[in-house]
Amino acid sequence: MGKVALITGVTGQDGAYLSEYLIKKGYTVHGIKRRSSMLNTDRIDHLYQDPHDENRNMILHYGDMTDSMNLTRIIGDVQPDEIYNLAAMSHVKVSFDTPEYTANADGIGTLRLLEAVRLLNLTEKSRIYQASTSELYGLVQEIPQKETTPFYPRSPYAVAKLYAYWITVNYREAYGMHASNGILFNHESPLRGETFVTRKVTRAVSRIVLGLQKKVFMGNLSSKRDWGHAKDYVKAMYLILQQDTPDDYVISTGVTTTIRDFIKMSFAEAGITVEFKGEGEKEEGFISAVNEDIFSKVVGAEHLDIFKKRIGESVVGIDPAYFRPTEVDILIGDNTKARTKLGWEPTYDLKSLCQDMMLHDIYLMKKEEYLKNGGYKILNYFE
Ligand code: NAP
Ligand code: F7E
Repeated sequence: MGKVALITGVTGQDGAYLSEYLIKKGYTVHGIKRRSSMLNTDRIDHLYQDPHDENRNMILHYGDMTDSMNLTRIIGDVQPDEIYNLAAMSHVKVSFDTPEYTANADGIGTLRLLEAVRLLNLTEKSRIYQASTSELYGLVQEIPQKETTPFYPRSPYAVAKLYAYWITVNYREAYGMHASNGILFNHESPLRGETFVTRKVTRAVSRIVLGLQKKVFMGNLSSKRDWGHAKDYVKAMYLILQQDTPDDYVISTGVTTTIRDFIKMSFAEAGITVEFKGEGEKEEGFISAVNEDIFSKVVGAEHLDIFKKRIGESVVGIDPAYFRPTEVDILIGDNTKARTKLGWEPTYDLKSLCQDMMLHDIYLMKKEEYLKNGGYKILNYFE
């Protein structure tokens, strides 16, 4: 019999990659999804099995991190060997607009899960992974950040996740639970939510090169992030729960890059050079050159002549609405502990991550081709 995993946040970026990864390892995966007025299972549709199928290895349950009784019932029914708590209101900027809800779902939600495991007498059986975050370091006290670096959260999201981090540690120490925190630095992919900065950029660049959009408006271009690929990071989650003893681990690449450079890199994937001029709210990105070979190969020769007429145009502007009341200026993680204890290391660098996202989004935005092919479908993320 394979192991049974329960994943909260199964419909999100990480939930989708982790589900496929665990199913390929022979697990039966139970996922908790929220009820929504439209189907929200796009990312896991390729794994979904009809309730009438025999021997299902992917089973979905309706639930919510704000509903203790529902979580307790599901955990009691499923009796999981491993619980991956990935559910969260995960957008830092939005957490300033919905601070109370964020505290409830991201902070108290984690307590509800831990307490359900304890009350159901599953502390020996169920191992727990808590999706902690580099946002805990906020106003960083040390560069690079490691497991011992003091936290200084800078948003309602990060403060809620600080509670979740410590309540996980507390249940481990108080009740001997196998409960661990993965302190994951930013990780991205073609499945990344459309309003996080990398995906916003790769989608906008894809639309700009195809002539579907003139310009993209951004917030703070100078902040720096340590970006990895979500495919690599879900493997670290799995490894953390396979250890004999529970512990907390930084998962990162150890390389940091500005938003400005990520934008340049994304245009460069399509053969376009963008130069930035001006400062603060007046800063703009202009097209300065096009590499015809790369553009023709990646975007399509049929779009080249129209695009060349745009050399000199501004394609990136600033909208202060995207600035945050308190910003996290720089994140860069020291992943030594994960490398030495878990044997984990990232396989994607930022260039290969950016290429994966750009190729996906250019494909997605090519509407005619998109419709002709009946929509973009990923069959297997790990192949
Ligand atoms: P994501 O794409 O935003 O997915 C979040 C998931 O949580 C979605 O399935 C969402 O459901 C679900 N959810 C939100 N509120 C919920 C609630 N009240 N009850 C039940 N489910 C709820 O996030 P992600 O990028 O996969 O990240 C996974 C986890 O890692 C999150 O906890 C995030 O905070 C944390 N994290 C992410 C990163 C990163 O860079 N990606 C780094 C460190 C930590 P819907 O689909 O219905 O919205
Ligand atoms: O912003 C700047 C913004 O929203 C990154 C979540 O997964 O990772 C994520 O949080 C940076 C910030 O991610 C825009 O000000 C500029 O400095 O992609 P983001 P995040 O806030 O780092 C951590 C690890 C998590 O745990 C979170 O769940 O980019 N930025 N201009 C912008 N950001 C956005 N979203 N949109 C802009 O237009």
